[in-house]
Amino acid sequence: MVKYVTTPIYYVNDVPHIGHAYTTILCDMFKRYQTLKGNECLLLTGTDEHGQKIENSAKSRNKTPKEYADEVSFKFQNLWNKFDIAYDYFVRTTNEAHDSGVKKAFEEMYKNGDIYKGHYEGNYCISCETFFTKRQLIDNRFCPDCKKETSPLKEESYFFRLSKYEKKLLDWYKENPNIIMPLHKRNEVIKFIEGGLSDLSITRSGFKWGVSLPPFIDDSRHIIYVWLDALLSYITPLGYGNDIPNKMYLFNDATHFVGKDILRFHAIYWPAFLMSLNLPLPKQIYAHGWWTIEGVKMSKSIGNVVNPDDIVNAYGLEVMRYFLIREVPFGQDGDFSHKALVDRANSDLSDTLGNLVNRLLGMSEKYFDLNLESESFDYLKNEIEQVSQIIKSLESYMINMMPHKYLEELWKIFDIANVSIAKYAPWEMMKSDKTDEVQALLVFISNILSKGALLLYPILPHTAREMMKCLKVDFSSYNKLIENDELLNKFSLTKIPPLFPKLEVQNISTAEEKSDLKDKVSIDQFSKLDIRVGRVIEALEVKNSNKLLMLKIDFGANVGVKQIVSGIAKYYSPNELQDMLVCAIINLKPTKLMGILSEGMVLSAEDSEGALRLISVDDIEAGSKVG
Ligand code: ME8
Repeated sequence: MVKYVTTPIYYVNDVPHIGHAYTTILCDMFKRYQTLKGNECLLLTGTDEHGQKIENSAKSRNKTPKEYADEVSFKFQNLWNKFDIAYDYFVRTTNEAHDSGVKKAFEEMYKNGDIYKGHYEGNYCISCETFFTKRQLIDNRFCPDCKKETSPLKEESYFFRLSKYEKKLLDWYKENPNIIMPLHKRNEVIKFIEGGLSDLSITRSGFKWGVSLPPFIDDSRHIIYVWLDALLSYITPLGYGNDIPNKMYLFNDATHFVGKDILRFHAIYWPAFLMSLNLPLPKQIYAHGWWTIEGVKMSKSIGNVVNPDDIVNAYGLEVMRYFLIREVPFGQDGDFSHKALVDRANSDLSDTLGNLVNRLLGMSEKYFDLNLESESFDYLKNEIEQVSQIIKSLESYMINMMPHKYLEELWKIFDIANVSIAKYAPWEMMKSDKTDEVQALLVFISNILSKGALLLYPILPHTAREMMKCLKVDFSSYNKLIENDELLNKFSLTKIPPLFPKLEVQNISTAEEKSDLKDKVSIDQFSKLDIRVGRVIEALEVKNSNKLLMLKIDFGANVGVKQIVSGIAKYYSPNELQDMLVCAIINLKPTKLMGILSEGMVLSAEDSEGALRLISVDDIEAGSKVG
């Protein structure tokens, strides 16, 4: 059966960052692994372009939502092209065909009795485009997912009868225990369903940027909720509800990769929508963990977003792919650091793999003019057996989505090759005329590298191809070398440039740092500073410091609460600051003062004696921009 794998479709209110690259590379790895095994697999990615968040982002840039969406969607597509992601579909939710598919799905659900009109009362988080009941909020106000402030909302809405699917979903998970991986994530989903599912509001009426309801309902006040719209993007490019040639059969074997942040949408809402539409359900949902940057959550307002293109330009595409997949076990959170990336590349890629290829080429050229032939493997029996055992174990790591373990084990075959060179010292054997044994060792190592190249293809496709060129093997050898565990007895090697020269940590500056701040500042540069009014909701003394106070400042619905450490303790008591409206720069790089995270800088003026007075404003709502 043809397989189908999807990335989430990314919101266009953010430029692509390392988190998006991670999910996309995992899907690319999945597809290439299937291809290697001879299975056809198609990959879908794309952009999620509707919703209030996008409408607001476009407005703040004086663009129409479509202009803005075009711009960012192209950035995603260009990046995936540059990264050689083997995608087959790039869906945009602003495409006409998608629009018609969403309307069709709404109509079907309606006709199946799963949609009714009611009133929604609750709180809405614009950032997550999600409704919450009071009981789900933190302190009755803040979003339980992103912690930003939500707004109360009471409006007429169409509802999807999610509650009707509670039992069906539980039965489905019982009958198919391995759909969600890692397994502990499955338990969280089941618990959530067992806690009771309320019907889901699936339309909005406060703004216009979305898919309108199907004409037969004749209600232009509402648009379709962005998550229903977005999830359907997995099937509209397959011809659901539009005139694209029908490939819905692909959905019989669908795998979704998602970050843990959006598992609930994929593991509860999406299968319920599909049940309502009488369509097949996903075969697999893989939920991965979260990348932080040097220990801090990645965020535009903190200014620590890692641009994957910068990483690729500094260290290379294959190094980034290897690091992302090898460094962190799938499903766990991980920390992205340049040092960790460079250390990993230098030890695994340069010292172990690159060096092995170099040594093979060096000795083969010196002793045998790059032409090797031998079948006298007897003295290497143990090593050959070890390699076979390792290779047999690899498939289960891919099936159970443990690609870091797959790589860890695969590297053991390269270690066996390096250890054999040290153990048998071919240069000594040559001195005592043991040419056959040396040739056998080099043929064995060529076999290890040939098998290794094929098995590396899903993760390092370019390196694999380069190695295959050097060894003159191709994908047609997969059955012989991997499935049948055979050895080739003849190699005619081609020299290739050294793989993975050693790397050093690069000092990559952010876009802000790249501009020369020593010169005069342009308006553009100034406008990069995000200065906002915020209300102090908490002020505390910092232990062992007579200068610092730690402030919690609420910057309104779009930004939320930030923690800022400020050197004003000599001039203000914590009590005085309570509820004060202050101005602060909120997109400085986060830093730590006396070990406490500070996410910005409160603005103050200094008098001639050096005393500080905070810059405050009267009567304006928290979150207002200064500038
Ligand atoms: O949620 N670490 O889009 P999105 C790891 N449009 N992965 C990360 C990450 C991080 N720090 N940050 C983002 C949406 N991701 C919806 C999806 S699907 C029908 C609609 C990855 O642009 C991860 O895969 O916010 C996460 O699930 C996805 O980007 C969220 O992308």
